Amino acid sequence: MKRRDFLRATGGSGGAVALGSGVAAGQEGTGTATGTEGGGGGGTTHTVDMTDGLVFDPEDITVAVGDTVVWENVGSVGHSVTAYEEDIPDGADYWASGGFDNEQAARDNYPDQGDVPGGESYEHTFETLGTHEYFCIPHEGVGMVGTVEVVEELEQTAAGGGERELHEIGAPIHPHWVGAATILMMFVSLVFTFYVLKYGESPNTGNTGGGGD
Ligand SMILES: [Cu+2]
Repeated sequence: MKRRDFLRATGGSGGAVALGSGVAAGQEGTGTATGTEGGGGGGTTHTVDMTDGLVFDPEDITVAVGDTVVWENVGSVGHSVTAYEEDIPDGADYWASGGFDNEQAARDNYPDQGDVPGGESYEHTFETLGTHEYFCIPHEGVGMVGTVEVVEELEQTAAGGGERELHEIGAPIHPHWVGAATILMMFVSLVFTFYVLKYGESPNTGNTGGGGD
């Protein structure tokens, strides 16, 4: 509610477009929608679904430092969210559903510990820059793996030009162009109005007055 009011107050069409893209992105995944407005301050929450199709959706997600990812089991089959110990950035704390501090312990204790049944979720807040690779213990063999890429700021990544990031942040780029076009149109209108007011009242000037020489 407050956010919409703010957008409306911020300015006519630009605000409306930003709101529209937020809604559209929200259908694909919380990550993109929140990334649009969240800025680089961290603390944003992103959602990854775990489905009965035995996938993480989205499989790859980019977040800012300090952001939280929530894995929601939206199906009925149990999954785990288990980091590859060798494939997380140096200095990052090991993370896995069940709270294990190493990958082997997570594997050894599943499913007694670390299982995320249907309707439940696991979340982790990412404080270390870099790519974190993870998997689901029972479905690793059928390719249920994913990555969380932690960057300093989501918008910097878009400008930096990684192909994957450009796809993910495709929607927020649009409002920039729409905003630029809006400003250009306003400027053109002002110039047009200026000329109409200044020269429009004396038709002789435009039609015959200039033909002197
Ligand atoms: Cu699974």
